Amino acid sequence: MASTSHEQPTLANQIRLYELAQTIAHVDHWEWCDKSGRLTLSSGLASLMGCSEADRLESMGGLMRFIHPEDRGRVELAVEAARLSGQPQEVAYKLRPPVGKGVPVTSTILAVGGKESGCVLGVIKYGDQGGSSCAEALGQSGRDELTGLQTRCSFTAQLASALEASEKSSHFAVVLLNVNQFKRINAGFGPEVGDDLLKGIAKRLYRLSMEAEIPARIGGDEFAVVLSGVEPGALVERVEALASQMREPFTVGGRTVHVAIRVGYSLYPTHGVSAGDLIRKAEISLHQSASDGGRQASGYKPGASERAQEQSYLEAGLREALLHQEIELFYQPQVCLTSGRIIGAEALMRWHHPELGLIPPDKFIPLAEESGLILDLGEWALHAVAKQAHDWKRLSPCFQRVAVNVSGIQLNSSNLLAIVNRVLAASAIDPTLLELELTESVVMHSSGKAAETLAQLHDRGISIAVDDFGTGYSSLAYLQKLPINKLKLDKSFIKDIATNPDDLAIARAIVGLGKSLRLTVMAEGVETQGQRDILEKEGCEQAQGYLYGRPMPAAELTTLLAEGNDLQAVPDLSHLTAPGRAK
Ligand code: G
Ligand code: G
Ligand code: MN
Repeated sequence: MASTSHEQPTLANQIRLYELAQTIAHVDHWEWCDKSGRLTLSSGLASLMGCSEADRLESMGGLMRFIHPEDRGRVELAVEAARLSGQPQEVAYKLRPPVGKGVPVTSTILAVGGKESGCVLGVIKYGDQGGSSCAEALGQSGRDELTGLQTRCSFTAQLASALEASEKSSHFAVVLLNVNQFKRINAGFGPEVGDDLLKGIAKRLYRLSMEAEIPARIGGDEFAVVLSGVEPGALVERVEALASQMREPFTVGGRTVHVAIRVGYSLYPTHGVSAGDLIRKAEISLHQSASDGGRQASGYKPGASERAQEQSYLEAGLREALLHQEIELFYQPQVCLTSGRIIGAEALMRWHHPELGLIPPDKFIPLAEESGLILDLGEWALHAVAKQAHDWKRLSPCFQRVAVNVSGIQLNSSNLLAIVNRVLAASAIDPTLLELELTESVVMHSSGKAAETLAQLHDRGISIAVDDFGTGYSSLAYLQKLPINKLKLDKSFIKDIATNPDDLAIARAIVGLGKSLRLTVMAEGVETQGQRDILEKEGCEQAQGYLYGRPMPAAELTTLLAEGNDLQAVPDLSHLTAPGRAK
């Protein structure tokens, strides 16, 4: 590491360490649930402790195994206090990894999921008082498991040391590489192919650089390397050369694949002098290169596009959002078209951003997909939805299920089935109360393995709905073979159904298709009584849309269900009844 712990901290040194810590922003967590007897560790913490991410343990004592004996009493007290008061508790203690010395951490402990759940979350920050870096805390190697390259934190730390040790006249380029549309590759071909591609990229990057250039994998599909030189012009040429070599096709699973790799970079000392600043600026230039079509390596441009900055800002916040309970599920009622009864609800995420207010999912779900955070968000949503479904079923017997949107990344993540099983076990609900919505394109492009996962979920009794149906290109032969229960007719066909004969024809065809394949058809985006009447005439069974209710907080839907669950009378009686609660 750059400085020894005996050194007197100078202001410059402290600022540098502070920046380093911020860049690394390394936060881990554990979660303990009394009810399920399950201890979950974040992946970083699990690797530090040398155990799997989800260890099943009999008692709270299991958690204590990871904590230094001297500190156990204090942690136990903090857990109790968090539960009783509902207030987050700060506590400093030492983790006890199986090898090496204790790792000092400070931790915020909070009770989550209400009193009954008995769940507590410990958010961990490393080395606040000891000054150990995350690389040290995470083990000696600082190597990424999949590729053998340096990890993000060891990259940051080594870059900082390199800058500190460098001559006044040196120039460096911090180069970041990102696989365009990696999530599509992962979703389309499965995670094994994705992994192979990442390994191929790592190998090439390693071959093209020297160890001192710190080739690293700093994110799911993001790589970094530091080039050095004596003259900025020559350095930029080296970046260009590296970029063009990285864009040569790869061989993955015996096939030749062309992958678009975006390249962004920042220059030392032109764009910044600290590791954190240089990485951040290279990151911004990477986002800029995406909007240029990614054909050229792009250097950091001062006054970077607002959008790119906003995206990085949002993405950083999203990591914390779940821990700070900023994500909420809204629920939109779904009704039986003829009776107007609420028979279900679709869960839709909202993010209460501490500074920006309410952020809709189309702004943050794509970011969550790119960063892989969708897996955590998705799992959390499944747990919340299961609990909600249980409560609403008890409240209203004709209530059938709660639907939750599932991203292609989740479907292809190889553990969706395990997660759903865990959710079912923890909530003890009837699996038929749960519906998973996948968009048409995800379902149609699913790999054999993903289709198998769907079949297993379906066999468990979970309902599978195809979202935005009609917007993709479904193979009918394939559709017939898939384990699905429902087609959700996309709202684009409903909007002008009364005036556009093409839209009506498509709606009619899809309702017919549903009948012959014995699938329920639900119309989305129903806003007017006119649209509703046409859909009923066409034989569409179910509907969702502003006519019946906007996405609303769970408590509001609970009130609707408790009030008698009848959103709308049959059409020819509607003028006789008081205006519905439809809005
Ligand atoms: O609620 P509405 O505006 O804004 O939703 C926008 C999009 O975000 C929809 O396409 C919906 O499928 C998606 N979305 C909302 N909540 C979730 C969620 O929990 N998981 C996933 N994967 N997508 C969601
Ligand atoms: O893509 P998905 O079907 O998961 O997302 C549903 C989206 O449709 C959400 O953004 C939700 O807010 C929106 N939505 C729901 N009902 C209506 C409606 O009646 N009209 C319009 N325009 N949008 C709707
Ligand atoms: Mn949906």
